[in-house]
Amino acid sequence: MAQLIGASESSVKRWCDTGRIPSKLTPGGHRRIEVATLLGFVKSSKYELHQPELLGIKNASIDHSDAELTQNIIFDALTCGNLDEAFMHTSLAFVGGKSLPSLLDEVITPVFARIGDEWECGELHVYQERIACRNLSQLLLRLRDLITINPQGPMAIGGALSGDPYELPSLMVELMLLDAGWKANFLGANLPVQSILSAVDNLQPELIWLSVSSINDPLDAFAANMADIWEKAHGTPIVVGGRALTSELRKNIRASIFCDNMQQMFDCLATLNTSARRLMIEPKDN
Ligand code: B12
Repeated sequence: MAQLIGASESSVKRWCDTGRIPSKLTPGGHRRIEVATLLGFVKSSKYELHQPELLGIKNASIDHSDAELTQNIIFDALTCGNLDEAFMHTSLAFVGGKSLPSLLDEVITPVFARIGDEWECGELHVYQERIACRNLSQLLLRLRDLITINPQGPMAIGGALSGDPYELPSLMVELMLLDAGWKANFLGANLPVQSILSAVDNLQPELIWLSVSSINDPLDAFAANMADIWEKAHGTPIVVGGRALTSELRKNIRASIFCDNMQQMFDCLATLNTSARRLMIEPKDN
């Protein structure tokens, strides 16, 4: 770690011993630091990764601000089932300064658009798409180790309605909200509307999101479900996004905000009149 970030070995040992860097002592008495812990430390400190090649992954030194190059590497890693490599490159882009919304919208989402296109043309097997999806879910969970979670944050809940099996967009929303200080809870995809209504009653969220990637019901039935959620929310903001949200549908459903991507939702968060908004505008040390 000392070589990676250009600090002295004694400083790294001291940070371990004082708990600034979580570590475990091995039976041989060495301090063991998880890679995600190391990357999280770099993200939240003034340190930079000086020798990323020491992380032991292929192409560690590429320019991660180059979205296309990073996409190609993550595409190969995800479709081959190489979760560690996909995680490292995503983390290097994040630690290197890419914001989470832009990482999700401009790097990860285009990787999945390419997976869909190559599947459609028969260039990619269905099993490769399945492996990539499973690995991305795990990767998004692992990225939580790089962000600071606020256990007191205001509650946000969300998911996708019955007939919509798409989980990845909501996993992204959940991660982005956690990073923005919310206690976000992805309830699941394919959720009966009744279940969402119960979650609103039980969890009393300050924000609700719905991802709409696929609609099985007739549009008026879908709109009726959305109206039920709107009524139950009783003024709690509802953010809706997703590929199935045509302009025609937007005219017919009730929601507070429609978003096309993670960046738009992130930008909206600051305008919400909730305790999270106060969190975002108050100085950090208050
Ligand atoms: C993975 C995948 C699946 C998986 C999903 C697994 C899972 N656990 O999530 C499964 C296997 C279920 C699946 C099934 C099918 N799929 Co599919 N699938 C995909 C794929 C490759 C990726 C989807 C994805 O998650 N992308 C990542 C997300 C994050 O990207 P996104 O949806 O664009 O989301 C962005 C925005 O829309 C927005 N957003 C989305 N939701 C929300 C919510 C909020 C609140 C906000 C703020 C923003 C937001 O932000 C995101 C980031 O910018 C796409 C290809 C593609 N272009 O994406 C095909 C794709 C969508 N599938 C397709 C097809 C054809 C199917 C099937 C019909 C295949 C079949 N014959 O069975 C079924 C239909 C299932 C159904 N009931 O609808 C086609 C759709 C074609 C069309 N014109 O409708 C696509 C485009 C592939 C292709 N090129 O042909 N699929």
